[in-house]
Amino acid sequence: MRRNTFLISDEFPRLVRPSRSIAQQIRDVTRLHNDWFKESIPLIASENFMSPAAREVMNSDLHNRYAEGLPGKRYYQGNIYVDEIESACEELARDVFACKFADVRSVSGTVANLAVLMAIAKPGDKITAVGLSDGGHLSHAKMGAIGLRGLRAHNYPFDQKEMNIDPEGACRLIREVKPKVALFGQSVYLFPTPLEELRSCLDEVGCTVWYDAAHVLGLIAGKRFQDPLREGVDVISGSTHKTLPGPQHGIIVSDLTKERLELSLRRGVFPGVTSNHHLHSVAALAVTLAEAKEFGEAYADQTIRNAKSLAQALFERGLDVLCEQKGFTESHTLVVNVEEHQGGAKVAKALEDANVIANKNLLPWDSDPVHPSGLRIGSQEITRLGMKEKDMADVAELIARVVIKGDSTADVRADVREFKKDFTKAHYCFFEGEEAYDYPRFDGDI
Ligand code: DSN
Repeated sequence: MRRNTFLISDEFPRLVRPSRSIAQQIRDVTRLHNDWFKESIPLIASENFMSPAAREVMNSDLHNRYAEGLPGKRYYQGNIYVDEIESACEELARDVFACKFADVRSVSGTVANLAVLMAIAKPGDKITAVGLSDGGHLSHAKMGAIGLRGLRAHNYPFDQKEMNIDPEGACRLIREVKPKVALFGQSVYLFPTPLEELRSCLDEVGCTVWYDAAHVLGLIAGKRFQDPLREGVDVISGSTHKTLPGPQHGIIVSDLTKERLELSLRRGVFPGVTSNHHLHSVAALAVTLAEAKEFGEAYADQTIRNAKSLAQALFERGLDVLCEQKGFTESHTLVVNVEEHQGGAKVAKALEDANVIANKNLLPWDSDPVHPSGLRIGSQEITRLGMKEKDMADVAELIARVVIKGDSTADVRADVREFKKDFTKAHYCFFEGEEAYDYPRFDGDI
C-alpha cells in the first residue's frame, strides 16, 4: 500500500537500505506521489501546478547556475541568457501588476517578506498585522519573520462574522500604535481587505503600507479580488505558486511611492536575504506571468465562481461553510467549520484517505493549532484542471460522503479516482490540454 513504503525503518530513525536501492526507492516513491496526485482532488488553498511550458524551463540547466546581483551587474560569468530572462520576467511582472518596480529574486514568499522587512523596518519598530488565528501568516507573527527582524507586532481586531479585519477597530489601533509599517494579507483570505476604509487613518499616521498577496496573487493578476497598489498600498510581496500557478518562488512589486524604496527593496533581497536566486524558477515565473497576461482573467473568474459554487454545494449538503450571508467567499478559498464532525484534523485525514487533499485550519475562535475546528478548501488547482461550476456538486458530494455520511474512505477513493480521470490536463496556459502532472521519467532502474 502506498502509505507505507518502508523507506525508513520504524525501529531505527535512519535509512535502512544500501544507497543504490535507496535512490531507486526515492524515485519510486516520487513517482507514487505524482501518480497519487493525478488520482486525487487537490484542494489545498496554497498549492497549484505549473503549466507544461513553465515546467520545461524549470527543468533546465538554469537550475545549475549562479547569478548574484542584477542583470548586467553580475558577480559571475555565464549569465548572458539569464540576464535576458530575468529582465523579461521583471518587465512581465511590472506589466501584469501595472506598476513601476518588480524584483523577482526572492526564493520564496517568506524570503520576500524578510527582504521587505529589511527594507522598510528596523529592529524595535512597530508593525500592525492580522493575527494567526484570524488567518494571518506565520511570517507576519512574532514566531516568524517579524520576530526575526525584532519588530513589535500588534494585531488588528478581527470581525469573526465578516471574516475580515474590523475597519473601525483597525483604524483605532493604527492611530493608537502609530506603526512604522501596516501589514495586510492572510492565508485564510475570503474577502478583500477594506483598504479604502483604512486609507485615511493610514495616511494620517504615514506608515508604509505593505500587502502580502501570496494567496491572491493570481486573482490580482487576473484583475479580480482587489487592486492593492491603487488602494493605497506601497509594497506587495508574495509567493508565486498559490493562485498564481508558478514555481515555488517569491516576488516583490511596488509603485515606489516612498523615498528610496527601490534601493532598499533591492538591497533587502540581495545581499539582504538571498545570494543566488534560483534562475530556473525565474524562468518558470516569467512563463507563468506571460500566461497570466493571456489567460489570467478567465482563470481568476472561474476560480472564484468555482469557490462560490463549491461552498454553496457543501452548504446544501449540511456542512457549516462560513459566511453564507456574504456569499461564502470572494476568493479561491472557502472555510468549513467541522467541529461537530470531529474537528479539522480528523476530517482532513479522513479526506486524505479518500484522495481528497485539503487541510485543517485555525478559525478565529480556536486556540489549539493542532486540533483546529476549520477545514480550508481552495478552488484554484481544480479550476486549472478544467473543472467548472457543474463539477462542484460532484466534488461536494464526495466530500460530504466522507464527512457527513461516513461512507468508507476506500469506496469514496475509488469514486474519486474515476471522477478524476476527466480532469488530468492543464488549462488556462500554453500547451493547453497537455497532462498536468507528467514529469520526465528515464527508463530502467538505478
Ligand atoms: N502557510 C501556507 C499556507 O497558507 O498554506 C502559506 O505559506
